[in-house]
Amino acid sequence: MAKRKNVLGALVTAAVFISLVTGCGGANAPTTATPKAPDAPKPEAAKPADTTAQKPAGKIVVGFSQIGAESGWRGAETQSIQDTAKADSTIELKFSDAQQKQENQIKAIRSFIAQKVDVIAMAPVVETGWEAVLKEAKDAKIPVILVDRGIDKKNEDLYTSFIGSDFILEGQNAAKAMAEHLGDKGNVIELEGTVGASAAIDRKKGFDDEMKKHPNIKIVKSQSGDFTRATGKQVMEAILKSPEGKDIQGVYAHNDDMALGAIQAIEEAGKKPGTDIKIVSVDGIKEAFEAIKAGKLNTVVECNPLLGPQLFQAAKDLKAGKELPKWIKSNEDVFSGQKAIDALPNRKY
Ligand code: GZL
Repeated sequence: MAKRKNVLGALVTAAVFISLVTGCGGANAPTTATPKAPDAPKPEAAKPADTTAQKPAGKIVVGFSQIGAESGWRGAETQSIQDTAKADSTIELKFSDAQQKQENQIKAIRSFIAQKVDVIAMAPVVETGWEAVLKEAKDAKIPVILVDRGIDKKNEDLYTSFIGSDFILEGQNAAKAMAEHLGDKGNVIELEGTVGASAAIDRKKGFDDEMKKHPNIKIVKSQSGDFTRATGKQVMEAILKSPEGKDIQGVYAHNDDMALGAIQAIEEAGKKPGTDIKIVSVDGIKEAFEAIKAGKLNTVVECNPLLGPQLFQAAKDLKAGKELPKWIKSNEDVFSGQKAIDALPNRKY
């Protein structure tokens, strides 16, 4: 009888030993429990291995508050951010579309804070009104990256880095192109972007300041078209019917969508855009290049929307404890005539 007990004991010990070594303690829980001698008390529950050192790279969770879908440029930026995140297994993107409303962006940021994301990124629809919510992010020790638009300079301490263009330079380049197209004289209409948006404020500043060097060019009317094609067209239609509309030689639009709307309005008024009235715009969407090829638009100043790769690289650098430059600037070009036509086949947005 005693002999049978010993055999049974040995069999049980062997079974316990085999189960521990083959990790039956849960499919994914790597264990480091070591088998105990047969006469030891019940083996203690398997403790998860200390995997800190070889921890598979955990996902970096980025909350992005997008303005909306007001323009072709905005759509291209959203596509770039979503495609880049989808292609990168170390990134988890939480994406929110604010439909052009600041209060929706503020709500989204508060939600990201509550979810304890690793990084908050946002394209601020306007420059002001962010102090309280960005202070909450700072208190929660969540870094904030601004993408494609900036906020009030007085709140510079509330974000880590701005990834985007030099809008003042874009405005200056637009003015130089306009002066060339007009032979340095004439009356210009300015279609401004969204009121209060840094891209609109600085594209206006760059253009208007540069135009001071061309005293024979007058900006006879400057009005917001809110960065959309529909509003750009409506504003241009109204201006063409106004006294200023009788003698216009140029239109400067803060983005291509408003320029394309203005082109429609000019054609419907029986004039030739690109010939009777020179058109200069900013962004560089494919349709703008096609309009140059068709002779309806004269110069487009590029503004790069493909910011996904830079955004997620910046998030990774932050998580790795690296310093980020306060401004990660986009490099951009100016296109007109044959240069634009040659570039058209390779345009990515
Ligand atoms: C520029 C971006 C602007 C684009 C517009 O960085 O904020 O907003 O120029 C878009 O097309 O609506």
